[in-house]
Amino acid sequence: MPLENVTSNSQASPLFAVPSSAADRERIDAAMLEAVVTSDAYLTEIASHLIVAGGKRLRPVLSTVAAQIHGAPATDDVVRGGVSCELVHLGSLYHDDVMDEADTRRGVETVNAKWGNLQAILAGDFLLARASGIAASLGTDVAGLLASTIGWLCEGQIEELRYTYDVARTEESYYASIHGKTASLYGTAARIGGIVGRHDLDTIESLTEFGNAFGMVFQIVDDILDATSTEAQLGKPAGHDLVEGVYTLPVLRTLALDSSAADELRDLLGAPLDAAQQDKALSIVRSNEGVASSIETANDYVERAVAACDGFPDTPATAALRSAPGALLASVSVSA
Ligand code: GRG
Repeated sequence: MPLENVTSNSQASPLFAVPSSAADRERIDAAMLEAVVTSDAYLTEIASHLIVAGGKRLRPVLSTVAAQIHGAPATDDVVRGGVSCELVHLGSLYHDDVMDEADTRRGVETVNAKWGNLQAILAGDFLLARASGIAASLGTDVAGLLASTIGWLCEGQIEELRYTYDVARTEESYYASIHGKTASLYGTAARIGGIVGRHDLDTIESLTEFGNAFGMVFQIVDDILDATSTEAQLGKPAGHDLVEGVYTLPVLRTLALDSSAADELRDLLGAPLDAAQQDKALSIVRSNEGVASSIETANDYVERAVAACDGFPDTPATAALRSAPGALLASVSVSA
């Protein structure tokens, strides 16, 4: 089914909503700001720049909801555990914006644009240091897990870099990359909620599986929207991945079609695109089956995430976990 219009539905309700969501979000924001305070006011300002600018805080939100599946509130240590994940996410954004030479993020100037690349790299390192300190205060399991996760992010990112502008990039490479760069941090956020929330080992494993599957949905949705939305809908330039030579699932699925559209796309890709070539490439991706087939794959991960919740007790937190992956995928609204 060719899709004429696949866009982001910005009206979607917040993900992982539980009765304590507003209060938990305040606790998360306060702990984030506290985590980056240092005796050097200049470094504190740079390190808190994107925290003040906003962001969804999905990773610590997931940790707090994962900890609450038996009905008990999330402790301050659970909040801090989630914050350690968000600081890793933030540090990776600082570094990513340097690599991409990005100018804006969360509606404000990036750290590299405002202060320079050297400051952005050092402040990103500082965020990782603060994340590691918090994780260490929560025990060796959490510290080791966070260290491994930082490594997985780097592995995922280098896998992506290795295949830029490569039209022969495999789906295996795509899955390995998005698992490392995005899904693993969601898996870790959910796992930390389980560990610090003192759940049993089976529950901790299921929460990890949930987080990993949710993270795969998250990145596939992000990649679909990058290919199908307009700049106005995204609030940032559309088609960024194609411009950077990052061939994501909708593009790989279009290239795999046995059709003249696939051949036409292959002829265009493989090198940086001018504006007309970019429009043409995006229009081929948008008008063929690659997008619908990527949505089907995202739906497989939605089902995996929901199935991971099978043994959880019937509480508002479990209901929030079960509904979030589908709600996220539904934010890609399709009109033929
Ligand atoms: C320094 C830890 C570290 C890693 C180095 C740069 C890098 C390797 C990894 C970057 C990986 C990356 C940018 C993944 C994309 C993740 C993603 C989809 C970010 C958007 O997340 P949202 O939507 O953003 O949660 P907000 O602004 O809401 O937090």
